[in-house]
Amino acid sequence: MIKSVLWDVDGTLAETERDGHLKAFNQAFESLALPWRWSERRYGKLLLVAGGRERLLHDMQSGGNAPAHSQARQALADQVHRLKNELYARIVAHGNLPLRAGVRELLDDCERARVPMGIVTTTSRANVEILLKTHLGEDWESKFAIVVSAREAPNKKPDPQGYLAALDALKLRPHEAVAMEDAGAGVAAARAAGVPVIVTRSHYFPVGDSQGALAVGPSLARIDGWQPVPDARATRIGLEQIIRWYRCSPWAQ
Ligand code: XBP
Repeated sequence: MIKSVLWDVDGTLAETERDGHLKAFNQAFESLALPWRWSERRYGKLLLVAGGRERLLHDMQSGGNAPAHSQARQALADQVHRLKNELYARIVAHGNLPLRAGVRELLDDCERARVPMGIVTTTSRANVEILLKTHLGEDWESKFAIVVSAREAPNKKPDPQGYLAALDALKLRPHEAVAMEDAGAGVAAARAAGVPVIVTRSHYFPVGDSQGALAVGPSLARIDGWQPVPDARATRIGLEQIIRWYRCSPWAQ
């Protein structure tokens, strides 16, 4: 039986990369009078680097106009990243970043069925907090049995550290949880921890590593486009459907 649902944040709960972090990075560049602007396409490529600060440093190293010395580059990356997060919080708090369709319903399913939920993300605690407080209210944390962010798991996905920390805190064996992920790095992290994964494709990850996933599809609000095909009675991908997939999988044996 599924004893916990572990949620990734960026791309899975909301399209935070395209509509949040990218916009905030570009606003930060502008307000610090830096000559860089990332297009949607360029950011998509940079997303192969996990972590906003790491992503920025990677781009600074490979592009021009960045300080030549590593220490100066790191200091600038810290400054830009801090400002990016402030601007990101503003975008989210203004209600410009909705939860993805079907997410709210699955959160409610889990609550109703008393299936403990967790957050396992590479982003900061502050970024998780603003997103979930905006959508779920001040007591958002009471809905989650565990929140693992970059603070608790500094080794970013695809490293399984975050998933292992969540399993440890919840005292679960890997196959007793299900991970909700969108990107290859997240799928790889869950897989390396032994946790079955449901992949909801996102804007930046319409294809990619989903090897061994419990199910893969475009959105929790749709039943078309999923593999395996959902039950004929399903109207969305809710907890019932996830349990059905799980029961037919090797993890349930
Ligand atoms: C996604 C990430 C993060 C965000 C930006 O994490 O890789 O780095 O892009 O956030 P996940 P920070 O999919 O695990 O939620 O700037 O805080 O790194």
